[in-house]
Amino acid sequence: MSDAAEPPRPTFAETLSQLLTTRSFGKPLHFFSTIDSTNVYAARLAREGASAGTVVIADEQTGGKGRLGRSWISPPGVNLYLSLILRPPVTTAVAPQLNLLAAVAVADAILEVSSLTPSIKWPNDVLVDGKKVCGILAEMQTGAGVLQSVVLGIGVNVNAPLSAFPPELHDKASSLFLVGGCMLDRAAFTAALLTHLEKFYVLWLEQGFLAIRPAWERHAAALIGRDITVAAPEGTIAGVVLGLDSDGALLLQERNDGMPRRVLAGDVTVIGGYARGEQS
Ligand code: BT5
Repeated sequence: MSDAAEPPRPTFAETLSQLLTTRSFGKPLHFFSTIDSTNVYAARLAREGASAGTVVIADEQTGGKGRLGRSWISPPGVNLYLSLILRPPVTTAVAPQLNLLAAVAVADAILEVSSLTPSIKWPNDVLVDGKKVCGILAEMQTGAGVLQSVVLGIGVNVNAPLSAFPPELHDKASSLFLVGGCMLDRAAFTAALLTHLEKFYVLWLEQGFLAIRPAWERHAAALIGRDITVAAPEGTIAGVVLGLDSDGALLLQERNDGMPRRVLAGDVTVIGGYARGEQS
């Protein structure tokens, strides 16, 4: 007997399209088996006039981008690499709040599809068990000084095995599969993520960042009260995390002088590790 009569299994993109109950996020959906970077492609679509809600997903990236010229390891067939085009009517100073909004949506999606407890590390990482499982890269397109669009890029290590990461990342990167011990359905995870993203985005447009802050602080509870250093553009800042300001800036009590301090950008290192005793 041949098994030629077996119907083909639906692809990731087909299953995702069936699962999506969002109003505009993921509509349309552009899916690639391999691409250099979903953010690069989405930025091109945005420049050509693609509507807000357009999503680009790839099964593999050959040039996945992190922040500040860093790269994002993007092995095929196991993870999520997604870029969402948005056109919020806000200034370029406000748009970076989308990084924080996306981190909350990723954390909620992880809670929905797994029994894991995600933690947000300001501004744009989601960790599980002290290791990074998600990175977020929001890139703005402007014209005549005005924000035209934002490409919100999200990479989530869903089912990656340890061998997918180079040895230098073994201490600080992980996947939902590696921590939880079971493979997750990537389409179901992606549908949950887009649903949470759309919900928080609408809330943000209607009520501003203050409406997102409680959920962010709940998911970042492990960071609040911790001793950290931030490699910020203006230099390294050390202090204790007090919380988030009303616009998404990180609030610290500075170690040197005990004064409150707002931090707008940078890379956080938690003294003693994020999950105590681990590297961050
Ligand atoms: C980020 O940058 O965390 C943003 C990553 C955004 C990736 C998405 S995937 C879809 C979309 N298309 C793109 O091309 N990019 C976006 P950053 O905070 O700079 O962190 C980068 C650092 O994280 C690297 O220098 C490594 O140390 C580490 N890293 C690289 N790949 C990783 C991975 N898969 N998992 C965990 N850590 C990783």
